[in-house]
Amino acid sequence: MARINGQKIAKRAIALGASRIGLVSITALGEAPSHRVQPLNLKGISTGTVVVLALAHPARQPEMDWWDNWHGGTLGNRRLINISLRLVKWIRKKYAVEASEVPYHVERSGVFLKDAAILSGMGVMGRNNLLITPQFGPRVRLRALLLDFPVAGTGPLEGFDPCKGCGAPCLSACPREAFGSGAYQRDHCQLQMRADEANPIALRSPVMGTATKFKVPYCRLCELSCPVGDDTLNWAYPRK
Ligand code: B12
Ligand code: SF4
Ligand code: SF4
Repeated sequence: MARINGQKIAKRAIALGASRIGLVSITALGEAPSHRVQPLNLKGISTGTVVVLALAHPARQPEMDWWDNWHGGTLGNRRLINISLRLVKWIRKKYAVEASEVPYHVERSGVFLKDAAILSGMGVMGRNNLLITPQFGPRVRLRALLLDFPVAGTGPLEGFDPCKGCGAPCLSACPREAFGSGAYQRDHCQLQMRADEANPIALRSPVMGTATKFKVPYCRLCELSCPVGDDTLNWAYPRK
């Protein structure tokens, strides 16, 4: 049986449609800032590797991030789920290594995905409280899978410090002043999320008599205003 390694997993994941991948050991992830506050709970698994998948969510394709009430929540998440299920199947079959999907929600045995991505070398934490990747800035969505097998980690990323010297348009773009105190304030951001839910996009069905579809475009201003990456908006993003 061939031996599994990070390059082989990356090659397959990219072929399946992922934009980036990174690997971090479960032990290292357990020491991440967020998991020090809320300990890792991977249903008894305490050794092995977490594979982090990122899918670019370009500013020119906002519909990838619109939430609906179907499986996965968004078009982008459905693509990520599909990639991760196919990758799990391939790893099990090709390498006879036990692999499984990590649930999205931390309280359902999930992981803090930004911490996992940063420790796997995918990028760094930005002043907007989001993972910033060199290629796509913060405009990625994440998902993880678990290997019950040790594979060498791919991080952290050295020499990438995008916030240094940046005028921080991400902070002033926030309609709720969630960064007013300097650090991200979740309760301010959540007020905006509730306002977005009250103001969904109605997509009229092309077929007469079938139901109108509603999608929620949650705020992304701190993400879309960041100039890092090869998919920035080429126009001034409207403020407030
Ligand atoms: C709950 C949740 C929310 C909540 C609460 C957010 C919060 N941060 O508290 C709400 C609904 C408000 C929200 C809002 C948003 N979210 Co959200 N959210 C999540 C979820 C499910 C869990 C995150 C969480 O609870 N974190 C706990 C809190 C305490 O963490 P924190 O505020 O980030 O602070 C920690 C880190 O900063 C870390 N840290 C700080 N410095 C450093 C340095 C290093 C080296 C490391 C390793 C860690 C680290 O330590 C802090 C303390 O624990 C994740 C998915 C997941 N499973 O991880 C997505 C996730 C974080 N969200 C995401 C996004 C995109 C958004 C929004 C843009 C909305 C949108 N349109 O999707 C906004 C952005 C707000 C912002 N600027 O942070 C993406 C982030 C992608 C990226 N590039 O980073 C994720 C990963 C989901 C995804 N589909 O990929 N979110
Ligand atoms: S806009 Fe500037 S300060 Fe904000 S996250 Fe992006 S690089 Fe960092
Ligand atoms: S998602 Fe919107 S409301 Fe939340 S912190 Fe970012 S800009 Fe502010």
